Amino acid sequence: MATHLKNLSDFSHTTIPSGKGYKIAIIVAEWNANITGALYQGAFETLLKHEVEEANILSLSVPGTFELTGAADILLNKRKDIDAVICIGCVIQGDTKHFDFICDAAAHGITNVGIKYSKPVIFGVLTTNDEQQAIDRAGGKHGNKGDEAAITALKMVEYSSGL
Ligand code: DLZ
Repeated sequence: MATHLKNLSDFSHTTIPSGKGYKIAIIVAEWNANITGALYQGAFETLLKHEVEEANILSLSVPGTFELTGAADILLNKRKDIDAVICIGCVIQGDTKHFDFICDAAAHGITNVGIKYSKPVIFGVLTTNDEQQAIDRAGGKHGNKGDEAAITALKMVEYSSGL
């Protein structure tokens, strides 16, 4: 039966579903490990806080952000039991065009993997002008975007299972 959203308060950011029974993978890029490690920690702890069992969290690593797409694709192809994948990376602007290529490939790639498997594949990738901007978003003054990626995964699994 169709349900209707009554007003804007229905979109409340405080409603975070329980992750009990959800199986969630976190794939972390090793590049800028001081940042991605903090994002991973935030995502992992947020999943636990919202009742995802530790045994149901699969943690994996890949060399760089560029590899996140392929890794998510391989994982979802082999593991049909995974409900969502959180991709974590950090790309910091340098002197060459590498930044643009990696960010573009990751954004499009991660989107496409989610569509291919009809599963939430979350873009937990920082794309910053410098290291300070990344630090600020990995547990610094702008919070931890790993926490936000985990909450997004929980909301999207609930969205999917509620249809
Ligand atoms: C090569 C490269 C560069 C220059 N910068 C980053 C970065 O800031 N963040 C990141 O996650 N990865 C970087 N990489 C590595 C690429 O993601 C990838 O691992 C290599 O191009 C090999 O495919």
